[in-house]
Amino acid sequence: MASNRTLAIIKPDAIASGKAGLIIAHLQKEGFAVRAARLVRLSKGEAGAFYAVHEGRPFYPELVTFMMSGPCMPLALERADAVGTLRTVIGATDPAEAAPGTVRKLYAESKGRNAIHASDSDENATREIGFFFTEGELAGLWG
Ligand code: IDP
Ligand code: MG
Repeated sequence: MASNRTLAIIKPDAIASGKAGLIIAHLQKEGFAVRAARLVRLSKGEAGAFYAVHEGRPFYPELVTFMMSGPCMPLALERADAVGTLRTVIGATDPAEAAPGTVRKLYAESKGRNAIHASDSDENATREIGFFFTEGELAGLWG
């Protein structure tokens, strides 16, 4: 059965342009509950480690520099089929190719500065939620 949790990050471009509130409202309208949230400024080491799976790709240095360029907002989200649903709701990586009404079509600037991250598997959702939030925090906030 698909897990009910995933991680989103509202990326520095969308925080800087004041879109965080609109994006959170969009996610809530799609049935996601925000279980934990934080405003963070990633170090180079943290941004590099979070995206380690992309190390060696041509866009990796630009991605790390962008993700540490300003505050971003990780969100631990919950709903049925969380990972698959969130990928659909955010749209394609490049906003030019994203479906109408998706977060990236509405709010992203470019393929690199694309407003939001979403986990791509249940396994990565667990790892990525754990990157920002402890299980104790997640439980304690709602317990
Ligand atoms: P995803 O965020 O849709 O899962 P990935 O392929 O996992 O896309 O890439 C991670 C992030 O790296 C993207 O969201 C985007 O910010 C950046 N990125 C990916 N491909 C490119 C590219 O070709 N040019 C610039 N940035 C890219
Ligand atoms: Mg990805």
